[in-house]
Amino acid sequence: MKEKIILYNGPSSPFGRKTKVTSLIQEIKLDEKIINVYEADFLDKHNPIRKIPTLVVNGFCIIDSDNICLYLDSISKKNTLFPKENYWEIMSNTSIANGLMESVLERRMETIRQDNEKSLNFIKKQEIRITRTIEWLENNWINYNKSYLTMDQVAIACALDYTTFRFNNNWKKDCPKLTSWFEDFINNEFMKSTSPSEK
Ligand SMILES: N[C@@H](CCC(=O)N[C@@H](CS)C(=O)NCC(=O)O)C(=O)O
Repeated sequence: MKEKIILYNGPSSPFGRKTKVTSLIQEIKLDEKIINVYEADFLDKHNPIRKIPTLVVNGFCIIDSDNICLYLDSISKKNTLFPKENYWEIMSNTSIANGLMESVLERRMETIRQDNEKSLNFIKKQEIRITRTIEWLENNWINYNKSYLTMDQVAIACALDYTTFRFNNNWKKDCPKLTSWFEDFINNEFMKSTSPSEK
């Protein structure tokens, strides 16, 4: 049976971008619906956590960006983004990128709260984690094989671009290896066509 795949996504979600980029690299056709997750009551029947990305395949729901990427990869005929030889390294680096996305997102959500609800300590904690994570990536940089794409590269690029989008790009001046790799990677069509936007 031909799968009918719907990707519920947002205009700027770095987790959603990972899944969209995976579908482009793996040449999986899907129907992407950009929604406002904060008003998406209809999503609850698929995903009670009400988060994007959420993937619906012939009515069956796949939740969490990593599961969605693994699923899209599993139905593709292209080279896997999760090669067995370095599977755990790829998964751990992807989790580090996810953690970076989460901190940038949490920081952003806190900064737009009303002054009487905002915690400056919380914002500071996220900023320290953001800086520490990017420094770690620089210090533990893997010389990726340019001709073989893996999931962690996609996740790291989405996380760094989201850091620039929602926080700042100060990381570039302190991280020459990361910056040089990123400036090259971001030129891929699958990255250019999925840049985050406000709406
Ligand atoms: N672990 C989840 C995180 C997804 C996530 O945090 N999505 C955010 C948007 S970037 C969201 O839907 N937030 C809605 C909310 O918190 O109410 C994943 O990897 O898919």
